[in-house]
Amino acid sequence: MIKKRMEDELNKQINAEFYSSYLYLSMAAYFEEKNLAGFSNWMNVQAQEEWAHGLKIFNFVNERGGSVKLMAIDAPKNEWNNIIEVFEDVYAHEQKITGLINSLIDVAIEEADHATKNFLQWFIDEQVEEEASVSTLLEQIKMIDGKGTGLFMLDRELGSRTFTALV
Ligand code: OFO
Repeated sequence: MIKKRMEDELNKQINAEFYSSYLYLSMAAYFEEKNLAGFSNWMNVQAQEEWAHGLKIFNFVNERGGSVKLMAIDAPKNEWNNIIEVFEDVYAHEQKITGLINSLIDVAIEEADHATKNFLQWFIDEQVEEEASVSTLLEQIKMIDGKGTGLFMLDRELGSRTFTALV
């Protein structure tokens, strides 16, 4: 049975993951409006992944005999000055999420909750991957100054990203 403190913190993380999904969906809408279907697709896949992260924690809390408490999801930002700014926001957001996961592990250690600590390791690895891929993308967008033929080519490339369900 999971302890109350750990359960509360995991419930907050479910909310943070669902908020991430909302934020990326908002970015997908921004790109859709700009006729950048590839970028919009990339953000849509990102949004689906975040929803799956939230569900992964949701299932874990249930499995441990805890109670899932869903909270209101904050409205995400919906306007950006340019594409570089969007990806700077994504990168900053992922770094924030990494910090939240690290804090969750600190709580798991304090509570001697080895099962939760073990479960969260998956998220630690996932964050390393997410930060690396977003930082590469941000650098590439800066290289092409967020416009022109480079942007057109990158949009085509990002259009091929697909969502893979978590196991
Ligand atoms: Fe859930 O990994 Fe991004 O935020």
